[in-house]
Amino acid sequence: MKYTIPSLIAIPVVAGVTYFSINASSGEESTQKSENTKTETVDRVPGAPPSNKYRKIVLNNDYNHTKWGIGKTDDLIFNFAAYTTCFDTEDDDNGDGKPDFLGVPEWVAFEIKHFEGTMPNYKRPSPWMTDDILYGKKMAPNDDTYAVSGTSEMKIVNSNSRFVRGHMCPKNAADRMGEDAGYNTHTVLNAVPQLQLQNNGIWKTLEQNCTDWADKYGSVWVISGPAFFKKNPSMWLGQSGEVMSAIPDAVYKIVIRENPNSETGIECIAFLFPNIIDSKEKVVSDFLTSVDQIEKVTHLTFLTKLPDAKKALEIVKNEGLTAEQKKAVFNQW
Ligand SMILES: [Ca+2]
Ligand SMILES: [Ca+2]
Ligand SMILES: [Ca+2]
Repeated sequence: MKYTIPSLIAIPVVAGVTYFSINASSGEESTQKSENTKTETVDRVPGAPPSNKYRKIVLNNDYNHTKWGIGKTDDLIFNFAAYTTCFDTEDDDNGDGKPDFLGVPEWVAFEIKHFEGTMPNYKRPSPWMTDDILYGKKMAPNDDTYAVSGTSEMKIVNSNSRFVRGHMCPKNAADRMGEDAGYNTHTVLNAVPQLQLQNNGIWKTLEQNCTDWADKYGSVWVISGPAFFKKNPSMWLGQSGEVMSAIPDAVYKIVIRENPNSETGIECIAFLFPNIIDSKEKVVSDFLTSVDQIEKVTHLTFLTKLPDAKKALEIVKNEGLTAEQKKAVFNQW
């Protein structure tokens, strides 16, 4: 592993994935702009980001966010109560022999469980948090990068077409684990630049579908992240002097549930939304695809904990369907 951070201790856990244990520090609170932002010193857990702005991270062993496996990565894993995120590092993603930083997570994985009762309306923290060490190394943005919400060329875009912080693990799913778990979704470690019309449109609809499916089936596992169709990102978010975030060409979600009656023991449904779709696009099932297609555009591998034969069967499901067939698959969930 070529990547080292002072004050972090690398602990290999599984092949290809490195977890970081962070030395606990109890620094003074920084001055906050917003009264909504409550800061407190947190006890660090392995893989937690260094910043005293996060609420306390308490991992719950009843959740296994990466249960179905995600393939080898050289990027950085961070564990939060409600999700696990894998943030891009200096690994050479475009293959030019030089380190590159995308400023976004490669994937975010989270289990959502059934929830009974009425969800309290927890406040949304502002500004969003970052990882202070990665930010200092210009590897992760902070909230400033997203503040203007235009690209470096477009500067300010005040319409629905602006790019915003797109939650990969949504706050409303994390809120099911408590206020602190939801609070801690507001970090750039859990965000990619996403068009506002999509973030507040079809993406939000799918997020709601996911919590509904968790209620229906007891648990669902979701993997969400950016896809880049070319070796180098087409556009970047951020202004001069800021750490840039690559604007994905598309964002994906893979949803998995257990099904003892299925040949593979699970059911998967996968979606890929181009990051340019029009606000009139409202039918989530139109963007249904296969896990295999998402593997091809992300260069990641999923369902790695399944035996090879079952994985092979599962990832090609739902390929080449018509819009009507996609709708039928979606409606079966
Ligand atoms: Ca990477
Ligand atoms: Ca990289
Ligand atoms: Ca490179």
